[in-house]
Amino acid sequence: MQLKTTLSGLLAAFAAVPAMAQEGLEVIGQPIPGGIGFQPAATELMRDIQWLDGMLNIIITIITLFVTGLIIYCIVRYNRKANPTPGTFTHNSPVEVAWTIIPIVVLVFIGAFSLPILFKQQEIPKADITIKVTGYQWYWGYEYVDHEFGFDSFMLGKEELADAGYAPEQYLLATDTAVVVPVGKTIVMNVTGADVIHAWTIPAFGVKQDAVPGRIAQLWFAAEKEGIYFGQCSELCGKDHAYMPITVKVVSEEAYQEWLNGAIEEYAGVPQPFKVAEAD
Ligand SMILES: [Cu+2]
Repeated sequence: MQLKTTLSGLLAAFAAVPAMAQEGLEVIGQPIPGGIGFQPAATELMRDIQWLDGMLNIIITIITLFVTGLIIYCIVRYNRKANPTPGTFTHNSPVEVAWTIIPIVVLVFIGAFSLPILFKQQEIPKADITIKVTGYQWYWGYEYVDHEFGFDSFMLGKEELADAGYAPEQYLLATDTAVVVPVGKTIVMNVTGADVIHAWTIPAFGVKQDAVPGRIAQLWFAAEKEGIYFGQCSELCGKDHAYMPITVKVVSEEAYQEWLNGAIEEYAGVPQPFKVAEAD
């Protein structure tokens, strides 16, 4: 067993060149069978979103219980048998004022927490590393614009997963090359599309951005934990929409530098765009 693990590790290491960064990296951001909650938060943005979700769930639960209780009370108290002569009034000012004011207060309360979280996502900070991501039918292309190199990222087939160091359940998630970023650094992604609209996302980072042809949109994140994070194209973009996943590897600063040197050597100078999608 030990030998087998070592061997597959070695194989993975060879297959993953120049993305050597995979060694020892834990897969953190991936869907789990039967899961109904969020993926674990790996950025401040995602922690904010999860906190907001929890807070909204409390408010929603209270309102739902209150309304359900009112309905049940009315059914029991004011049905024809219990209340044979119904009231004939049509207005009740105090109640109407209350059901106008209270929802306003609730909405202002929610807005006071949700708007700052939205602005934090949308106000792009100064980047430590800028990466341009382009959606193609049906793969992603990445350009490390600070270092003038780029590469494309294709989904791994079922039979390619093991060689690349991935588990069978990471089919439809793992890609041949990955976006590699150092832990804790501010990454700004410039997102665009080459043909139709795609959308780039990593759920554990709390980011999602449409990739619109002819436009550049931005998103940012600073991942707090080393590991592998998966995402999938999130805008229906054609017949292979389900087959253009996203892999991000968050690594230590040293591992990033090592990967960067290898990647520059391997990819620099490749004219853009790197690959034209093969016609079917
Ligand atoms: Cu798509």
